[in-house]
Amino acid sequence: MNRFWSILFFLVPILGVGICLMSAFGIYPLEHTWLPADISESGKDIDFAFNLVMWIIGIVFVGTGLILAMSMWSYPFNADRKATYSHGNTKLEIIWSVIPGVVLIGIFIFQAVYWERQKINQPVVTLADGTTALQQPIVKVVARKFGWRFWYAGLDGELGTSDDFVLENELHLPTDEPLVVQLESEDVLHSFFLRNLRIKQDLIPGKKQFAWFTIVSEKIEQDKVYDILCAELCGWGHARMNGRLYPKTKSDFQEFLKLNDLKQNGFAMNEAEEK
Ligand SMILES: [Cu+2]
Repeated sequence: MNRFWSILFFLVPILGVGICLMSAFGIYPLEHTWLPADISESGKDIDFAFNLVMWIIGIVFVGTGLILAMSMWSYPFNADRKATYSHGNTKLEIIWSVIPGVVLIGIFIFQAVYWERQKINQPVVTLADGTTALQQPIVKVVARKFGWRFWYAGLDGELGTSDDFVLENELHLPTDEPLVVQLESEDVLHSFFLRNLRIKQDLIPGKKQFAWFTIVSEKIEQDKVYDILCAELCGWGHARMNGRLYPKTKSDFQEFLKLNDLKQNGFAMNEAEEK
């Protein structure tokens, strides 16, 4: 009975690691609990950084669990033994501060290039006169309690013009080209979460923000619709904030734009022409 607690405590890292491995390697019943399918160009870098951090944490988790269990195993309750109190060990404290510090700085340096690509370097386009400019957003995403409103730039590719159109909770985007989306919130904090594109961006009311990514056609399943979620608890209907992402080939996307252009501006004109 004396050593019962050491065994119980050691079960924690064993179970934790076991569950993680079952999930990562897709073992029943945890086969769909690891990262969702990656359909973006930069997804593999983000997943690599994620896995690297998981490994570091996993090793520390198992290590500390082992030390705890071994200490409990080696020193079970003994009524004749008196506890000793330690008032710190400077050398030890320096060691366990410096090692995590070095690891953290290492992770920071390692991922800085991904962060820069994902959050700082918005894609640029070369203009006719040879100068470059920030790529304009293809869609404006407006979050509100409780849904997503997508404003499409339309055929002219420019937001805020008369051919813009709006769809509720439906985001259609072309694949294999860099895309920029503009993000806004109408009311409270929301978070635009495209799991499959490894995009998560908080939306702050009153602030205009941007996210960019490339959907890789080779990575998507045909006719598959992907989830758009809100990752910020924003009120009672938060769980209902589900949008749908429809990746499309370039030509299908053009068709989609034309169809919506017709719906909005064209039918009246066409009817007039036919008469
Ligand atoms: Cu929300």
